[in-house]
Amino acid sequence: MKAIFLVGTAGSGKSLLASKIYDYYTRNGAFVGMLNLDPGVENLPYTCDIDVRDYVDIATIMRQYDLGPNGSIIMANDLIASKIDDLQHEIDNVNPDYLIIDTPGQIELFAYRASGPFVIQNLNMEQKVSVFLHDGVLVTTPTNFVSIALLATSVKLRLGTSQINVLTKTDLIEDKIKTILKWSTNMASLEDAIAKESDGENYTLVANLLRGMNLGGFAQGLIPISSSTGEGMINLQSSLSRVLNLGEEVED
Ligand SMILES: Nc1nc2c(ncn2[C@@H]2O[C@H](COP(=O)(O)OP(=O)(O)OP(=O)(O)O)[C@@H](O)[C@H]2O)c(=O)[nH]1
Ligand SMILES: [Mg+2]
Repeated sequence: MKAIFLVGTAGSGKSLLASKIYDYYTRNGAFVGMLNLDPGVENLPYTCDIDVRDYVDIATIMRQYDLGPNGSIIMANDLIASKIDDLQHEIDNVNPDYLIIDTPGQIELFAYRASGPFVIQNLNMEQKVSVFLHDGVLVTTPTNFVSIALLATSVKLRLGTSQINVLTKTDLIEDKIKTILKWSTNMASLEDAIAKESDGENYTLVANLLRGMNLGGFAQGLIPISSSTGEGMINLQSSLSRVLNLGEEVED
């Protein structure tokens, strides 16, 4: 069993992409399981096989511990780790080829508190990969692009998995895609764009950070995708195959 974790900022398109990856693999004959790890979500665009909401309920936590909405969301995220044996048991019962894992919208709670990394590291899987979603509508300015790239790098550090970086919602940013993809592979073009946008102090900071990230291998580009039109799904699938199956494509 191979696990694909979808991570990214709130509203970046994780849940919708989870449903599209499900469709893609299923059409190609693979058996796919869906795990929802977001205790706060109300509606999902797919049917869960395993759902953390069966174990952690935000309304009950609010009542039981007399917490407000933020406190109960933090507590709910923290409690996920304590349910790992139940989750693993259900996952093993379903036993899919691929398990797609939709993570909570509050990425700072999932990635930076103990629970998210614990779950990722302790689920028993043959292979694990995370897909970080760079929200297309957020990364249209150089400064925002760098901010999200730094977040992606920091999340990779926290989660300790291989990471595939995708640019989402390309159907909404058609006139910007070329520029954003250039920033993602050509650090000099990004440095130039930052120089035009920011003051000297910020430029020096960003230029040095970018050089470090470049050395660390960030400049491998983003895979542009749209969950609305299906554009780029083949490229994402190839990239997932390279990481998970050592290059072997899913059988037709
Ligand atoms: N046009 C367009 N809209 C998209 C795309 N992907 C997601 N959306 C929309 O963006 C909104 C957020 O998508 P979700 O899939 O719920 O994002 P999420 O990251 O799961 O959100 P949270 O779990 O709340 O953090 C929804 O209204 C989606 O329909 C896309 O590729 N194109
Ligand atoms: Mg979601």
